[in-house]
Amino acid sequence: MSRKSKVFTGLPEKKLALAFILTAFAALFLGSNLGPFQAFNYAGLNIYHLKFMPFVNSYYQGLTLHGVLNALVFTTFFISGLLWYLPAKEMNIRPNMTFSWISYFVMLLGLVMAAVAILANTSNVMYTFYAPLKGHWGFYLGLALVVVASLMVAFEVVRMRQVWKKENPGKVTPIVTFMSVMLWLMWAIASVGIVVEVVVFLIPWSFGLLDGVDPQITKSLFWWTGHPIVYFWLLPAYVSWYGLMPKQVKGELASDSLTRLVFVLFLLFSTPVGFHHQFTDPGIPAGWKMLHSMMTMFVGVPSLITAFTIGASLELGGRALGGKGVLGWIKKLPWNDPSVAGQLMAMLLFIPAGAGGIVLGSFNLNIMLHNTAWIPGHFHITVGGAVTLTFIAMTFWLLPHLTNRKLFSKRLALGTVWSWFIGMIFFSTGMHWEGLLLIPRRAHISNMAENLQGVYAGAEFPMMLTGIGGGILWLSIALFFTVILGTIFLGKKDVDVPEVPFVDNKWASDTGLAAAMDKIWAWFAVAALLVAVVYAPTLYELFSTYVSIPGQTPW
Ligand code: HAS
Ligand code: CU1
Repeated sequence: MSRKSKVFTGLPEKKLALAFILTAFAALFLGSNLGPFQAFNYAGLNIYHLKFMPFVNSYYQGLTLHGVLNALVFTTFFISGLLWYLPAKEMNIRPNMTFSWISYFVMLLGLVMAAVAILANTSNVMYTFYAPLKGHWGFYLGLALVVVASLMVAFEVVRMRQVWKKENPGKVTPIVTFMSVMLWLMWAIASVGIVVEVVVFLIPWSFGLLDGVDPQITKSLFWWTGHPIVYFWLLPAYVSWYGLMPKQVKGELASDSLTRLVFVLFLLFSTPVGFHHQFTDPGIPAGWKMLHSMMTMFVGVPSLITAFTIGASLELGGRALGGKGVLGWIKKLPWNDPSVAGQLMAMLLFIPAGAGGIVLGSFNLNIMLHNTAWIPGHFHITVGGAVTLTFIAMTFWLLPHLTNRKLFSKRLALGTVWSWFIGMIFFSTGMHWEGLLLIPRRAHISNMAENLQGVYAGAEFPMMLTGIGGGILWLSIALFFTVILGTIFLGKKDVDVPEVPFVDNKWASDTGLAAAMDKIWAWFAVAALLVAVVYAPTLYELFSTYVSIPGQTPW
């Protein structure tokens, strides 16, 4: 093999990955401390007027900050750091550091702009920011910059893979890099919707260049991105479950080709399903909604495959560690390792989480649950549970790896993952249940006449679960940040520094299915075509009946 590209050096790459990840945690810190306020609201306790956070003026400002910082900013920074660092390290290629640092600073600028706009009480438009609610241009431009920066990271990872392919003719992309590249290509297709929404409509509108915009068009473009963004969050967790976890539990990857197939399926099916967020909307023909409902069931398939393949990988590990019997291997898994325990619990959370998603994707059942508390119940065990708990758990090896410092306290780390797990179970059971009782989402219910007059009578028990969950999660966040700060400031230097636990992929092959799936541009083209087919007719229809509506700023 002739090597022309510069090789991965270590320290400079670690520094940038750390910058992305620590910025992610800063956003998470502020965002998650606002969470219990939402939970207590759904427990019927109105504590907003107590002004715990002087910069939060209203329920909706708190909710927007919470959603934007946790769901959009924390995830994007963490994923950009992680899925830039891992492929570079796996391929042993030096990223273009100047370009990569620029992408970090563009993302940071975007974060600051959006955060200032929300903190200044100008943009309480929720993390699902479509018209007619109208925010400040700084909010939209800021989030646009975050997306642009993430696409710069995508570009760099794909570029590194091209370099690797040139230097390794006839070889198939290494597994962790393959998964990462598929995620970035999926994100490139997925982000088109939000880019058009923000650049063509929301920014000119908020600058005053347009008098109004069509809410249904901005909403449809938002959900073009808004659904696949959930796989943009989920797939990095899958990268860890497939590509790193097996090594951590002394197991092995159960199947190379199924792993690749899962990521190809996500590239194909993540995006053409957005109307399942709009089943109750006018202006979208029922036939197209039905098609998106069917496609939603397709996009459940790679996760069902994942449950099987990851289960098998873990079982191989548990048996290698001496586990016997049908379930005895589960006990033998290294539950005392906080990084492993947290990810196992994340997987357990994802089982009911996924089932709740399938319910929502069903055309007829959705009508009952849309816009109820079920929805935040669902997305807290998916992105807040499965994904965030995986990221938290990974941090327990990743942070020592990047800082060359020993993890501050294994006990507190274990306490973090258990309390997150238990808190999420309480919280989302309560919220799903409240949803079944038709309590609306995104409502300051603790301050509403219904609550005060006892119309939510009968909902006391789920409301109590929600409140207890919020309290436990608050404790968990405190533990987590104690571990992070303890590691950074007090962790012993240069002892027991973990390496990246890349899986031994003994089924790797350079021919057959693996080679077919490595033709990434062909899959990319099919995915783009699929999105065009399921979106073009409806968007054409909506554009040809364009209705311009002025913005609303009801705060
Ligand atoms: Fe969802 C709404 C449908 C997955 C996030 N979703 C949302 C919203 C968010 C969100 C944020 O069709 C709200 C947006 C808003 O504010 O309005 N969702 C689905 C479906 C799936 C799904 C079908 N969602 C996710 C994931 C998310 C996420 C993942 C974040 C990361 N969702 C919907 C629909 C709506 C929706 C409708 C709109 C509702 C409305 O009306 O507004 C599927 O992808 C789920 C498939 C998952 C599975 C589970 C597989 C299980 C695995 C674990 C294996 C465990 C093992 C255990 C092996 C089939 C892989 C081993 C452990 C041991 C200890 C041994
Ligand atoms: Cu969705």
